[in-house]
Amino acid sequence: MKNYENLNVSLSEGILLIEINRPKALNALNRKTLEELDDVFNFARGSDEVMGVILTGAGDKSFVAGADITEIKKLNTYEGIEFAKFGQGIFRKIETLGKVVVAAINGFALGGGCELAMSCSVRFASENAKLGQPEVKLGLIPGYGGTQRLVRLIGKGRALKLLLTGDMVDAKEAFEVGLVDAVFPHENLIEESKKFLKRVFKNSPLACKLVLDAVNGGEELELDAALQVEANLFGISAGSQDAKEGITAFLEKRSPNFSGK
Ligand code: CO8
Repeated sequence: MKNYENLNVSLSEGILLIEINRPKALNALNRKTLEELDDVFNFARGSDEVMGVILTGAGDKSFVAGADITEIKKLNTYEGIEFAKFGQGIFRKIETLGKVVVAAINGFALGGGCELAMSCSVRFASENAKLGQPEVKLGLIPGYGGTQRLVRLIGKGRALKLLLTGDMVDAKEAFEVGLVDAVFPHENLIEESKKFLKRVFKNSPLACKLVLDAVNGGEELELDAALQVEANLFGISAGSQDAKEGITAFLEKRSPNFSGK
């Protein structure tokens, strides 16, 4: 596995564990860290050994405390647009990886950190997690998709409440509004994330990829077009070796042995 300056990365049992590690800035995303995330997610996409990803923050206090404020301070208008698009491109790659990405939110997920978590397939939080979009307190607005994904995830009114106040919510409240999908004791967060992925891995890898493609590909379309996307992807699943195996195994009352084809 490659060595990174601001990421700890390990691969075991098909799970790529990525820890963002910039303790002096509560794991805030500077350009270097974003470049490294881009690189490691390119690896995750291309590697057959990687079946799923857990993205978390190093240490006990922070997932990611935002984009690096010291770098934002130096941006002019055009650089701001470029830097926002740069991060948005990487986050979109994470969202459309075609493999399940769990955001294991182990502390602060603020600004760009909350936006990063929202780009993942699911969000699991530890009891000490705090999430929010505090950009307005800095005279900024979110630039890595926060004004768009938060609305889609929790609805316009609740999103605007968070975006306009800059308030943080704790794990319980984040769960209640649908910003996180489960809450675990801090010490169990990574284990529970692994357990979830292992449950996913028991299913057909092809079918799971097609579910991700159908959800991500259909989300922004009007219903008839989205249903056509689903029908096409259903057809691919129906014609697959995994479907033949899964259905045969069901009828023979045995466990399936999926090949991912
Ligand atoms: N960037 C850079 N450094 C940071 C950041 C950050 N986002 N967050 C914390 N740090 C640094 C602090 O400056 C401090 O450094 P030092 O020890 O050198 O003073 C160190 O981390 C520890 O932080 P604190 O002492 O503040 O720790 P506390 O426990 O007292 O507070 C908080 C923790 C509440 C998380 C607090 O640090 C905080 O409010 N941080 C800022 C959170 C924030 O506003 N995030 C949003 C940033 S803007 C953004 O993400 C926009 C995204 C889109 C950008 C698009 C284009 C660029």
